[in-house]
Amino acid sequence: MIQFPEGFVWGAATAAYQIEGGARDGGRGPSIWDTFSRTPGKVFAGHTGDVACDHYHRYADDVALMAELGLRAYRFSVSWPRIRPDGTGPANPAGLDFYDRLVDELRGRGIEPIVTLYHWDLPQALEDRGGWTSRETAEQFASYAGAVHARLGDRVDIWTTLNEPWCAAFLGYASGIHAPGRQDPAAAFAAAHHLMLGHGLAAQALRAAGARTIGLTLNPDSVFPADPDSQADVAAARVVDGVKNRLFFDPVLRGKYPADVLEHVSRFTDTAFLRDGDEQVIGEPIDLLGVNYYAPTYVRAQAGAPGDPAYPGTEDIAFVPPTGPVTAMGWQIEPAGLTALLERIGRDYPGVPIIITENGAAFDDRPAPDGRVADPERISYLDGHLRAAHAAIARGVDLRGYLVWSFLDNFEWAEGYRKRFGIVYTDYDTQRRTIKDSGRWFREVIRRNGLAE
Ligand code: IFM
Repeated sequence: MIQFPEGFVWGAATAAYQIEGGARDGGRGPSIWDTFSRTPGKVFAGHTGDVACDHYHRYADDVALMAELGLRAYRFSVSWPRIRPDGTGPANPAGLDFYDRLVDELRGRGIEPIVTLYHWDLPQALEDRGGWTSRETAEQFASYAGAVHARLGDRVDIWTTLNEPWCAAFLGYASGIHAPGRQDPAAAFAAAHHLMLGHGLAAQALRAAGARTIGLTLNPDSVFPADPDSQADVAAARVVDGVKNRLFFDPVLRGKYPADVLEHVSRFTDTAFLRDGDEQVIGEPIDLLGVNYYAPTYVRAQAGAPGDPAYPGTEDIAFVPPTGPVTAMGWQIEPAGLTALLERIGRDYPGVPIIITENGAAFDDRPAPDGRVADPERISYLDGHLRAAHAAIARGVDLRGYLVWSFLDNFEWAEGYRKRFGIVYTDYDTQRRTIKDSGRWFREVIRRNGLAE
């Protein structure tokens, strides 16, 4: 047996806009994803999160399904526009009521709720005032965090402020493939800073209110030079590592932006958004670091390469296309990248326990005529990554848990519903759920707290 430590947290994750639906129920206001998904050409086939998995109405059955899967923890996000339909002002009681019921249902089934406060669904009203490029959004985020904690804090112990701020900043404001769809590198760097400031201010507010475990979820890249013996490739990897990883890790876990990254940022903006004392706020100690990992990144120095607009300043760097097996997203399957990433975090940013808040894979699942959903590729992906996580633990990394992405198939952002990540299959016509083979396999992993050798 490959045995995980006692008390290892096993669970699954989702996010509000991706599963809830009920877009106009309970006084919910519009978010940037409502606007973006209605903008022609932005989301596959014009899909929106209006109905999604209808979890807003089916949450009790969904929690029963989680219990059937043996999940010990469930990570979900709170929809800011449900709580504050206009982004600011008094909390909307009906919005809080929904999460109140959800948390009670989870607790009633012995499932630990892990709350994420921001998983990309910014109230549209705040975007209209500048969104994350504006300092006000960071301040409003902390205030909203306090309102959610005031209602759920007596039953929720684990709080994560943001999910993947890199995506919110750089896919949202630089490449524009996510909401709000802006394409302005200077705006993206301002957004990244205000997201991190929002994290720090929210962490302070949660701490002051008595929250027990406060964390942040990042999606760092395991960045490798295509040729480790090439100085130029190593330098290219360092640039990408700066924008994707150190821009976030360093202020949170070392209390300071790295000098080389600030210099890189200054190619695009005068960084007037960075004020005295901000780094101290962002560096507010956290209790848990959430890591989302899917695939490694390989880069090579290449004169004339256009770079990737989601990583501003990567001209003359080529992002090497995947080699070997890929998922339905076209993402390279390389579990060793997870071990390397976890070891790197443990080495460069010691002292903070880590939880894998997302790991999983999309495949083109189809139910057989008897209704069974066989997904051997997903089982193999999860098995490989769990072994990789275990290898990191064996090498001394303080890894406390693993949450699969995702509990059920859902709205995969710009890809709409065509990419399926769930260990539970969603039939979007009937809203019927079917546990996939991977779900049954995962239940066994949880039961044994490990994998067969
Ligand atoms: O679906 C997303 C999730 O919202 C954030 N992390 C990556 C997942 C797969 O793309």
